[in-house]
Amino acid sequence: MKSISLAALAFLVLVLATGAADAHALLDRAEPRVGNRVAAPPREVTLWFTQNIRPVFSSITVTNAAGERVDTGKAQVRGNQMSVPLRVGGSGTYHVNWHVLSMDSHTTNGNFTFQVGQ
Ligand SMILES: [Cu+2]
Repeated sequence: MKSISLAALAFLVLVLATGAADAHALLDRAEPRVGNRVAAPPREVTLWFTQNIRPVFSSITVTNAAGERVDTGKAQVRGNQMSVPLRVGGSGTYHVNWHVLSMDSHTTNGNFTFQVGQ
């Protein structure tokens, strides 16, 4: 009996863990695209997530090749989409860091880069 209940418990834990992982807001795509090169400095960065996110605790920071913040700090959230306007920041590698709070109250974060210029 004990081994059966342990197996049932293990199965339940697996199901719960898998369900929770599915429910997190993960980065679906971005513009400029992750790892991509664009000719001119973009005027904004937009991220799309795998579920809707909450505006209050969600943010994006963007730094240019010199490590300077080029985002305005005023991210806009609509549904599963978050975007932030950028100041012109020259060419080179840009770093994007994002933090979001999804509707299921889980926080996730991540980062990626894109290239500007030749
Ligand atoms: Cu979640």
